[in-house]
Amino acid sequence: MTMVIRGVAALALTALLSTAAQAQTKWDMPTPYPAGNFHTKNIVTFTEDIDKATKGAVKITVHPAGSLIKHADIKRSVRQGTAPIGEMIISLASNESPIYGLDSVPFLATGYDAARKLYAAQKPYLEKLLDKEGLKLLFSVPWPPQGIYAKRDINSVADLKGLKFRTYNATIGRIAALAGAIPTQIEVPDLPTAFATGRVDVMITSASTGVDTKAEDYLTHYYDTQAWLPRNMVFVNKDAFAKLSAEQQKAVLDAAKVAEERGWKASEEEMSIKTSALKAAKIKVLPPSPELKAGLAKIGETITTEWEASAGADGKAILAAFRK
Ligand code: PCA
Repeated sequence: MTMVIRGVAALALTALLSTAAQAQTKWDMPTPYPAGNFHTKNIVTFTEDIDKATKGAVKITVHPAGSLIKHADIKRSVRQGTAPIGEMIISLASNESPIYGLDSVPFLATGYDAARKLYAAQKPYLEKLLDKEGLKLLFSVPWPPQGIYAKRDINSVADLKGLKFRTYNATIGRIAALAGAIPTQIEVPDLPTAFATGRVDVMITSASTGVDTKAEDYLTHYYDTQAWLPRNMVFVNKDAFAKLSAEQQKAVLDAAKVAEERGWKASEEEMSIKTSALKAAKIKVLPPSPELKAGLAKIGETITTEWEASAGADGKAILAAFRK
């Protein structure tokens, strides 16, 4: 009798375990940028890779352009588990910790090699910070370098004075303030309306976002200042991740590693493709004048000093590792 009961119990357990193994995990993934943007496309490929590697057991649905959750709420939602996984631009959280703002310090790292080095120096601190929030970093990819869009000549920082300056993080707010401009935080999906209705006059962003938002409809000049390469990150709720089987976790991490490499490569290609696209759309693509360059460099120095002061010992260690 005992043998029979044991046998039945064992069978029931086996059935239960195999159901658990076959159970499908379905994740909704909020992202802030348009479906056609290279970051979003890279993320969609990342989810397809996971789907394949887990034989359909982990399905992630990407909801681009802030359609499921607005950019400003994505981190909180993933922390709370409302969404298990998400994407954001890291520097959107720079008001929470200077570590989140490092890649948007102007003129600290202006090319892809320097940006890679900066990421390597920042990564352990970024991971630690996210871990404290119950989050796990999966991968991080830069935008192409940031340049200034305007509807008239901007030959010096003084020419920015009094203009309504679109920002996407607190550091750009600081740049605007130092230039005597008026900062206004606006997300990419809202940019065309903001320009059309005169809420903003100028912005600093990539060639990529200029093309995505049809900058030619309301702007005429692009100054290729190569001021910094802000990075997005894809991150997951640690509890949600822990619920995956060991093989599924490995599939996610492997796909993340591949996505990071693919994304960095795509970003670099994007820089030249989209700069050409701006020219084709009749935007004047110009190098910054020496005066504008010098003025922006000075703002960059001020912000670097302020960043160092606010980031304390960790900040010093990161910058030392970066400058080594
Ligand atoms: N595009 C995004 C972030 C940086 C970029 O190049 C934006 O303008 O908000």
